[in-house]
Amino acid sequence: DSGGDDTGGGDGGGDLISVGFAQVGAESGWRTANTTSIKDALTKEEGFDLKFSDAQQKQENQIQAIRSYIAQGVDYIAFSPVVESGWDAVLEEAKTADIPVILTDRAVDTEDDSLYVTFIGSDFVEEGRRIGAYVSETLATEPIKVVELQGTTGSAPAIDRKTGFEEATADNPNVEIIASQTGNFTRAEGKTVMEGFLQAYPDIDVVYAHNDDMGLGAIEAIEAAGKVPGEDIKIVTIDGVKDGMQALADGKITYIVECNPLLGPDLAEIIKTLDSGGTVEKRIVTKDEEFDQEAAKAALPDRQY
Ligand code: GYE
Repeated sequence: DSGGDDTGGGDGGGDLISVGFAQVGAESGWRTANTTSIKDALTKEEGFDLKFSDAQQKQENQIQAIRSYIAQGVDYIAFSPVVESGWDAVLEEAKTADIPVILTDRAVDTEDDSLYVTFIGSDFVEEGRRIGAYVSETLATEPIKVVELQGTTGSAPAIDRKTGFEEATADNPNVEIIASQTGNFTRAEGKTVMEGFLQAYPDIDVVYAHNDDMGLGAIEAIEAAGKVPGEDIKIVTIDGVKDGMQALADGKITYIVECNPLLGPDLAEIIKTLDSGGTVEKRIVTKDEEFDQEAAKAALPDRQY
């Protein structure tokens, strides 16, 4: 059911697997890389008819997109839920329509795990723990004041990265989190929130940003305030997109825990497995690395995103 413009594959449009993908938005470099990875993997040549929507970080838009995929009778629905809660009703509708749902990147909070087939993505609590461990062991040999730029309120990565960081720093009395506010995973809001922090707290030592983009926004705010990022105030982030890795190589960011956005090939494989009657694990955790300045310099030339 691919419509009239089937140009590739030689299989004939009727054999394509139709997939509705409801993306969060285009809030960050991570998200852009994730979207590209999905579009590059779920091509006609590979046997897919991909319908893609961008929810502009609004849950109601995502629900609407999923409902329209159900109405179109797609073969599979995949989505990255903007927030964790509030999905049961629409996922019930997909289940009633016999359309398997695959969660990519972010989790939903539901009692009923029969509402999705599998969840593929990083372990965000672990990412927060790894950043927390670095801060605790390397930056907090003396008392430090930390401000936290949180991701989108209610989203799995914001909740989990906060939890993991707090867990890993809990037993070090030198680590004091003095303020924590959402910057919605964007550079612009990261900058604005950091401007407020700088005005309210003259003695910030470390910024923990839940993603690179907010950390990059914080760099702008810190520089505008006449301070030197990486020296006066250290910044640690999660993601490892090119701009973040460049700032790390330049010494403006101090440490990055990676979150791999290249989920497209795995998603394609999962769908093909399911489509040929196979089964997949309920939870597929992707691997993440971590980088200091030297590691970032070494990795940058071959970085794909
Ligand atoms: O870290 C952030 C993006 O859900 C893991 O969303 C993803 C996060 C990523 O906006 O940059």
